[in-house]
Amino acid sequence: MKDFRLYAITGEQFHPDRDMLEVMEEAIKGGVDIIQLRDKDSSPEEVLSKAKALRELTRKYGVTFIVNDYIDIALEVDADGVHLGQNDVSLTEARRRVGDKIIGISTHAIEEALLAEEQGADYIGVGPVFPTKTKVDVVDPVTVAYVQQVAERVRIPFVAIGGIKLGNVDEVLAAGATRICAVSEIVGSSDVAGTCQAFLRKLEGAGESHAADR
Ligand code: 3NM
Repeated sequence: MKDFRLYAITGEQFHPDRDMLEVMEEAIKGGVDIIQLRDKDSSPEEVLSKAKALRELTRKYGVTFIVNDYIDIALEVDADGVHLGQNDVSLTEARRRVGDKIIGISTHAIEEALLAEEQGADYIGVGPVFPTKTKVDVVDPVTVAYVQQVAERVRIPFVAIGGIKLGNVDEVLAAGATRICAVSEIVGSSDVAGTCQAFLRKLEGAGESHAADR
């Protein structure tokens, strides 16, 4: 898959007065490389219609588009891939259905990360690093210790997620993350593009200091 640094996920509850497409377009203008449609509240028909609109938007800007949970919708709108949790269909079954599209898997422990890598995931999510209210059924925070473990032992791309804010991202980068995902901090911001640009400056700064260490 095309490499990425900043990954944004939809979270319409964080911008009740703003249109989702407008918010995501601002995130793209701010420099995000991937957009994921994550919607646990709408009907499949509504998710499909949002997926179609986001596919059109991301294609216009050349940004990677991932659909959470719904493999059939990802295929129907020709998304670049799907993101699945630990309790969704098996990776083998997902691979059979999506072919060479991207498959991302949420992981919360090193055993899950290594298994996802072995089974052919294209990338993994690593979290929740910090407490988050965005994902309701999630495990306790895994802390930056898990980020460090994954940085040391996993070779496929991984993206740190969960409670990541501009104010705490430095810790996550110091633990070895080179890709970051945030929901509420990005889509709930009054300056979505500015927040993305600020994350990217942090990511670039960390990349330079890693290079200087070598
Ligand atoms: N997945 P926020 S945490 C969608 O740990 C999601 O797998 C997580 O939202 C995981 O940036 C999370 O607002 C929510 O905390 C992240």
